[in-house]
Amino acid sequence: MSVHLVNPSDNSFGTAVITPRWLFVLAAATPSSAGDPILVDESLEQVTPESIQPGDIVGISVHTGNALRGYEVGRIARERGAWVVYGGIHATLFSEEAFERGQAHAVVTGDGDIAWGKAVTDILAGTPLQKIYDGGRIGGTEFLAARWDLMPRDKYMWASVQTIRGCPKHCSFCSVWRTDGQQPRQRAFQSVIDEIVNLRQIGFRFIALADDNFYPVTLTDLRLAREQNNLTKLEELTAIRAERFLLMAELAKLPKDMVFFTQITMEAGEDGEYLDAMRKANIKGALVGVEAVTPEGLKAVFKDFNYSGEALAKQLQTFKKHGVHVLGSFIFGLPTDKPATFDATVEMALKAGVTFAQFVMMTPFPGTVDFGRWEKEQSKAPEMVGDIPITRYWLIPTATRPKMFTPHPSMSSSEISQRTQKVWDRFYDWPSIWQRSACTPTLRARVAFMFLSKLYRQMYAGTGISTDSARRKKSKTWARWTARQCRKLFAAKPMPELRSPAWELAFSSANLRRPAFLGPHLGPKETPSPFIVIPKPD
Ligand code: B12
Ligand code: SF4
Repeated sequence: MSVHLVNPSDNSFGTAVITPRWLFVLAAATPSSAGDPILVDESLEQVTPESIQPGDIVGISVHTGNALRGYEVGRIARERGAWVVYGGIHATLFSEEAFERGQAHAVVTGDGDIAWGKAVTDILAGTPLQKIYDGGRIGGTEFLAARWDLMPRDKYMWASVQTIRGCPKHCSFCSVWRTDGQQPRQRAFQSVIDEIVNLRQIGFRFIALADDNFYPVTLTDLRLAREQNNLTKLEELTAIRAERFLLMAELAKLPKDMVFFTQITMEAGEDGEYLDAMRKANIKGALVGVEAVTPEGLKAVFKDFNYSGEALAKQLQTFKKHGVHVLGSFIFGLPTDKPATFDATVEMALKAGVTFAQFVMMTPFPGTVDFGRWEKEQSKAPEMVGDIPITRYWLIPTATRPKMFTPHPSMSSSEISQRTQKVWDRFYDWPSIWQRSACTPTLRARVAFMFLSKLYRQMYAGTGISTDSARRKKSKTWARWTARQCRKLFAAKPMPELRSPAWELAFSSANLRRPAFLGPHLGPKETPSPFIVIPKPD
């Protein structure tokens, strides 16, 4: 009997940019009695049905974008006599669908760190005892470290490590605050550092901090709690903020060649101390949800805490001044958008000096306020594509799936799509990339930057927003080749000698779940400085 974990994808590039973290976390959550799981990331290569045997357990993760392929994998596995278990954000929101469309035996909702182990144990004993294993929202100290020892090392450019889950904001297009909650759940910084040390040992120096919002407590939050004399709140917020600084202080002690990237709200631009700590921690870049460049646009997405106009450009430039590069994320297709919005947005992105940018089409993701509103609206006169209501768009085969779902008051979806495409082309034309690449320290880094910029643009063109299949095919071939070249640029020499600091006893307690494969901590005698590198005898 084997356990398989499958990350479904319709697009396989042979190389991927960022590791799908859930795969390696669930590997750690797999009971040892089941042996090491077989990990299949279909963004590299598709699953081989013959590898699945009767009685095997197949765990499949689905988010909305890959649900259709995920259900196909489930049906293949069930046909081959395997036990099929789904999890992930989409299975959490639409667990019934996994049974109806994906032939599930069971679904794990919420966090899988503990619940997956229960499901596997039950199946090993004969059969799943529950249809739904509700993993809920576990505490930060329960988050498992990933099994990086099971990762194919030559396939990914960046590894991903999560330091916090949940976000206190409530943007209308985002499901995170609803599924992961508005209460930030921080992982113990020691556990994060241990995992990063392990990754650097095996040759990863680029790491995405797969967090929803790396800046969970703003200066405004602290000021308000103080003004309201809410001491309990103030204490709680201060503790969260202090832990962030502790994490960054430890990250700063790691080898200097490490590069981190995270996701953060624009509010961090108000907090020079925080941005400086990020720079010192080698957090060289952050995805910032700019979304819209006008006040009306921001209001439409419940993101009034963002800036617009000149103040927006200034706020984003502040990040750069403090040494943190910005990947600006912009949404097109908001009801407030006009034809002029597209040019205004790309001009703003160029003016604000963002190092990378992504321009995504408005998509009502399940679990969001926008989705709820749209579903209610649609219930009056349901629109169908074939026999599928448009509000279940992820079930529509890719070839016939509309590019946009919510009608825009003044522009057609193809107009929005074409204008968006032009914005991508303008932001990622060679002269603009060349200009932006001046931020890199060496020629090698400059080359890497240029390749990565083009790759980023091509991967998007090949999957999400491109309009014709010829362009998609060409784009995929190009992306496959470029991805291989890029990976080499990101690879680092392994540092097997690197060690974590000797943490205090409290951290060594079982509930912090230091995984066995990381090996024991070195005692204080063996680690006179936080990070020692024992030179290898030649
Ligand atoms: C980091 C991240 C990214 C990164 C890295 C992606 C990658 N390769 O992993 C980048 C920036 C590339 C990215 C891109 C996108 N992302 Co993203 N991303 C995230 C983020 C912030 C964290 C994901 C993560 O690694 N978490 C850590 C792991 C350990 O947690 P987890 O995945 O939730 O898994 C746990 C449980 O869900 C469960 N579980 C998961 N799978 C399974 C499977 C089984 C069998 C079981 C039992 C349990 C289980 O157990 C795990 C451990 O507790 C999430 C937000 C979030 N909080 O989930 C958004 C999120 C997943 N992304 C989202 C979106 C929309 C996207 C994009 C479509 C954005 C865009 N417009 O382009 C793209 C799509 C990329 C793609 N093709 O997959 C949405 C998905 C919404 C939805 N309903 O599907 C989320 C939820 C954010 C949001 N704003 O709502 N993303
Ligand atoms: S978009 Fe970002 S800031 Fe808004 S709720 Fe989601 S994670 Fe939080």
